[in-house]
Amino acid sequence: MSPKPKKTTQLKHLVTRPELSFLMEAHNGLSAKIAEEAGFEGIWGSGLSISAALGCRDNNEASWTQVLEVVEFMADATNIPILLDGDTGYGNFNSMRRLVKKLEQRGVAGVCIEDKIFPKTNSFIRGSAQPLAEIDEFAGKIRAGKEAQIDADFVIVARVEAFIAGWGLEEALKRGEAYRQAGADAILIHSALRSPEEILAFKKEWGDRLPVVIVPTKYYSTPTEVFRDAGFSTVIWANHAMRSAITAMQKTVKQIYQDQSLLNVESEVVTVGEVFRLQGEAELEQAEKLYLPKHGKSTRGIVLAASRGQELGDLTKDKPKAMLDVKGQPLLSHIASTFRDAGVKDITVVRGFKKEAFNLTSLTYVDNDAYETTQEVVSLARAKDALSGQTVISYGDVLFKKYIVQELIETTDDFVICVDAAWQSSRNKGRSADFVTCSQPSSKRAFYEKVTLRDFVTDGERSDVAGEWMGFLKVSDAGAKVLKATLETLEQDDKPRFDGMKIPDLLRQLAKDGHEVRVLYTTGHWLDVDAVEDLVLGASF
Ligand code: SPV
Ligand code: MG
Repeated sequence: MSPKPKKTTQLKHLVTRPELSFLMEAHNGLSAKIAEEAGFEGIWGSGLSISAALGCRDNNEASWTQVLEVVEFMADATNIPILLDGDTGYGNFNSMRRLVKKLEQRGVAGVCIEDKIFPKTNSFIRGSAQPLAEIDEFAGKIRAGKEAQIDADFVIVARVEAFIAGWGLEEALKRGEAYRQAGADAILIHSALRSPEEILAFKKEWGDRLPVVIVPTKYYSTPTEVFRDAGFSTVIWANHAMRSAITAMQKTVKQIYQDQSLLNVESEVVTVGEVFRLQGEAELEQAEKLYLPKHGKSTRGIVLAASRGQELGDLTKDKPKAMLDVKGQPLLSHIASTFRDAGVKDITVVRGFKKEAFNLTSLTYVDNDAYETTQEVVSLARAKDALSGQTVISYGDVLFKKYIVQELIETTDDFVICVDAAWQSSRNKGRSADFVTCSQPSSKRAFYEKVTLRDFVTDGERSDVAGEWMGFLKVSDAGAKVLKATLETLEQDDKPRFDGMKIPDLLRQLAKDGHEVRVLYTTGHWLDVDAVEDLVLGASF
C-alpha cells in the first residue's frame, strides 16, 4: 500500500476533484476523531463550533492563538485534513501571513477566510447589518497568504459574504473573481436563505472558474443530488457535531440533576471503555510493552505469611503476625506498598493461621491450610502458580526499604538473596537468625565481584559469618522454573522432609543441585518483626 499523501495534498484533492466531497465539522480532538471514524475524508474546523465549545461567542472572543491550540489537538488526533474556518484572518494581510505559517507548522491543511471586518459576527446573526471588507484589501490578504505558504498544496478558500450582507449576485461574482485572481484555491459562497437559490444562481454564472464550496446549514432540506448536479466541489456540514453534543449533554445533565442518580443515564451514554478506545488507550498499552523497562512491571511478589507468630504471645491470638498494626496499618500493608513502590504490583500472599483476618484488597491470596504441621517451603509451594517470571519472595513479618527490592530486581542472576553485612549490630544477634557464609565477605572488592552463598549457620559468633540473611529471595524467570521443579521433586521424593523445610533449607538444596545463589550485601534498612518492641520500631519505616 502506498503511503497516504500529506494532509495538504489530500485537502487540495478533495476541493479540486470533480467528484463532490464533504467536510464534517469538528471542534476539538474528540469530535475530529469521531468525524474521521465515521468515514469523512476531511474536517471543517468551524469557528462557530470551536467558540461555542469554548463557551464564548462567534465574534473572535477566543483569540486566534487559542483557536490554533484547539485545531492543533484536532490535527494531532486525526489523519484526515482540516480546513480551518479562519474568520477574517484575524487582522490584516500581515496577520494572515502569520496565520498561514502557524497553521502549516501545526499540521492544518488549509484555511478559509471571509470578506468581513475583524472582529466578525456569525453570518446568521444580523447578516444584512454586517459590513464587508474592501475588495482590494481582502484580495491583498489572499495574495499575502498564498505567498506565505511553504507547502504548495496548502489550501486557501476565499469566502464570499455578499449574499449574507444582502448585496446580490453581481457583487458576489465580482468579489469571487477578484479573489480568484488573487490566487484563492476555491470560493466558498455563503447564503442564509432557506432555499439554495442564491448559491445555485452563483454557480450557474460562475461556471468552473474555481471550485465552489457551500454550507447548507439553512437550506438543509435541499437534496444533496442538487449540489452534485450543479457541480459544486465541496459541501460543509458546518456545526452538527457541536449541536448534537449540546442536545445529548442537555438531556443527560438534566436527567442526572433531576434524579440525583446515574441510574437512568448509564445505558444512554457510551461506556468509559469507549472513551478509552477513542483516546487510543490500546496503542499506549502496546507502546508500554515496547518501551517501558521490563524488570519492575513484570516482577511478581510472593509474601509468606502463613505462620501465627507465636513469639508475640497474645498479640497474635486472633490474627497472624502479618496483620499486626504498625503505624495504623497492618504489617502486610506496609510490605505490599513497599513492593508496589519498587514496581512489583502483582503480589501473592500465602495465608495460613487465621486466614479470615487478611482483609487487604488488591492482593492475591493462596492458602497453606496445613500451616500448623508444615514450614515455609510448603507455603511457597502453595504459591506455585504465582511462580512464573521474575519473582521476589519475602516474609510477611519483615519491613524493608524499597531500594532493597529494586536492587534485587536489577540483578539478572537466577537466584539472589540479600545479606545484611552489618549483622554485628543487628537486633537479631541474640535471637535465632539465619547467618550466612559467603564466597567473600562484604568489602570494596565484593562490590565489583560476584559474591555467592556458601551456607547458612545459626551461630552468629562464628568467624566466617559474612552477614545475616534478610529473608529475601529473588528468582529470575529461569530461576522460577528451576524452583518450581525443585519444589515438585522435594514434595514427591521425601514428603516428611519437604514439610519441615524452611527457605534456607531450600537454598541449600538448590546449591547442592549445582545452582549458584548470588549474595547482595546491604547494611540495615530492614526489620524482622519478632518482638513487641519491633512493632514500635517498625513505625519508623
Ligand atoms: C462556521 O461554521 O463557523 C461558519 C459557517 O463560519 S456559518 O456558521 O454558517 O457561518
Ligand atoms: Mg465561522
